Amino acid sequence: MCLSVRSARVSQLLAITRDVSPSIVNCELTHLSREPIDIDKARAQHAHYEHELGRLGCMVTRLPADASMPDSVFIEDIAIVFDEIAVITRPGAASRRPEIAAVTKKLSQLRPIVQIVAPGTIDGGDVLVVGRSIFVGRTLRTNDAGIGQLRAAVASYGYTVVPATVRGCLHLKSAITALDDQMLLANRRWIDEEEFNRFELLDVDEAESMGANIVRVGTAHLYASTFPRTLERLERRGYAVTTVDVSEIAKAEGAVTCCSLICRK
Ligand code: CIR
Repeated sequence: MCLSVRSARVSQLLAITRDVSPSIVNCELTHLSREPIDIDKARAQHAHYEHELGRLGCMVTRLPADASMPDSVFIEDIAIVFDEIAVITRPGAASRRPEIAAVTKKLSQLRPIVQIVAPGTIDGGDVLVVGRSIFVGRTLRTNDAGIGQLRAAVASYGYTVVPATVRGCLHLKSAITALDDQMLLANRRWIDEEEFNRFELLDVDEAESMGANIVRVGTAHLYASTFPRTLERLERRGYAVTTVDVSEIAKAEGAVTCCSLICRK
């Protein structure tokens, strides 16, 4: 299925999304307890998320998914898309590997493809790209072999790959994401702040530990509406943030960056 949500502006960005699987209730969970998920509500939230990406200037293409891939909506974990190439990951959870084929097929229409292979594992949620620096969380999902393969894939394009410490959460981007090339939104308890000392860190509110995940869409930002105190901090710093309710999707341990692959067309 291809949604063509276009903003009034000329669309420079492509956002690839993926269906909420009918089996999302069987998703992987690491730090959360299983709660019932209302699939219709999750799908409505996802459609609204796509709509807002469209309004912010993305052309949105949604890939189909079925019951064999409970976590399909979290497409970010399956690839890292650069201007030059797309790296297809080998997700750390074996249950997520059936997601690879369709994402590879789509991205091979857009970029040369490099594939992470065994014994390497990477989840895209562990990969934070800021300019030519790529921070990669060492987690249950991402290992040193995967990080080494990513480094080899991008070295000739001038990117530097830096392993990063993550504790207490699933992915690096649960703990820290970029607002722009100078400022990162962070939950310092889940990272080693020294590793990011050339950036300014904007802290999430103490009561909003999951609030460090924000999507950069060109110069705009898309953020979950469940973190009002951190939102206030963002607005005080001059960031114009669009919010979406992804509360149902969050029960599957995902956040806003996880639900799209955003790249230049
Ligand atoms: C998983 O555990 O793989 C999914 N239930 C959640 C993945 C969220 N993805 C992300 O943070 N990039």
